[in-house]
Amino acid sequence: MDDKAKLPVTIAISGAAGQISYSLLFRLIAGDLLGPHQPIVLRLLEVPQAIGQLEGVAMELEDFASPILVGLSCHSDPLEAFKAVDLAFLVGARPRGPGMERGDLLEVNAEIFAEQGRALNAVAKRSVKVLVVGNPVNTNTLIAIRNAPDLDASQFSGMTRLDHNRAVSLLARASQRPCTSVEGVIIWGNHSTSQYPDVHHATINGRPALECVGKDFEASFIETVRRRGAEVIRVRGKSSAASGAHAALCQMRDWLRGTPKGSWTSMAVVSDGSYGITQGLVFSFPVETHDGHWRIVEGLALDAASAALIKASESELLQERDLVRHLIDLP
Ligand code: NAX
Repeated sequence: MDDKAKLPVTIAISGAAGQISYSLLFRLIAGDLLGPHQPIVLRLLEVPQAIGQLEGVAMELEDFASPILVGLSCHSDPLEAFKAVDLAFLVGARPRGPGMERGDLLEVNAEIFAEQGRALNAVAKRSVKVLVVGNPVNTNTLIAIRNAPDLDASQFSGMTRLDHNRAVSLLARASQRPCTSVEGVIIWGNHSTSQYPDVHHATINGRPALECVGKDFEASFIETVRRRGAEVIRVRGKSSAASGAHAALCQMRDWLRGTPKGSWTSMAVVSDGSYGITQGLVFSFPVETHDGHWRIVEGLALDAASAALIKASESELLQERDLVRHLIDLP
């Protein structure tokens, strides 16, 4: 097909005036997701208080003179922002404020993602793909799914790709090999410190990763990946932004284009009961993608220690689910 004849892809981004979006948006208009010849329309969503700042971001997007950006609008109403969108990045979320308990954080974000789930259900394209980035990401994804009953749960995923990328990079650095030589890493569970970064199926240049980096590496590997986000905040003074935006692009790109044959990535998706994880919970699994669909990789052997770590993350997610039950138990 002639490039000029391509129909634009409409992409909504919530939290568009925030720091992750400040990287993500400019990567999108550079063609880093869909290529340099695919026209895109951006719909930017923010809370009313941030609309002024968002308009400044929109001015900068215009000033790129991107050849692929063919439409741009700013919104504070999700029903407008999500109208007929093909793709949605739900980045916007409320951060933990002073004196806020974990339950309060879950509650306030649950309401945001319930409203956005309902809006996607009402107005997005029936084929929309929704990537949830905002924390607490697994439970926010679950809430969005449960509030979008006319869309399929497989149209949603939560981002654990940043954890996955961190794990890949750590193994590459430990073995002094390029990141491209690392395969088979898995992030299981919640995007929190209960996640289980699993090195047991990983290979480096085709060799078992633990043979390359030594068995003693495992404990520090798990803790480093789990605590990397907090460590970035400690050192940089702000949370991960460009690496988060890059991970969002990686996850959406793999979802759309497929993972290479024989390899997988990690995505938080709705559980079908695989590996004994409660059905319906949004859990990070190893997934293969093909033709715009994901599939949980089945049949990987788990030793007792791995199974216990996976169960511990599941229990945390079950507790999170209980705290927001009133927003997901639809009639
Ligand atoms: P910022 O605080 O810089 O930006 C968030 C933006 O969201 C703000 O501009 C805010 O006004 C907006 N917002 C809040 N409520 C909204 C609503 N109801 N509708 C639309 N917009 C709304 O945060 P940033 O650093 O960009 O991070 C965004 C989210 O990503 C946070 O929840 C953060 O914790 C989460 N992260 C998730 C990661 C993951 O791996 N899943 C990693 C990176 C990041 O920490």
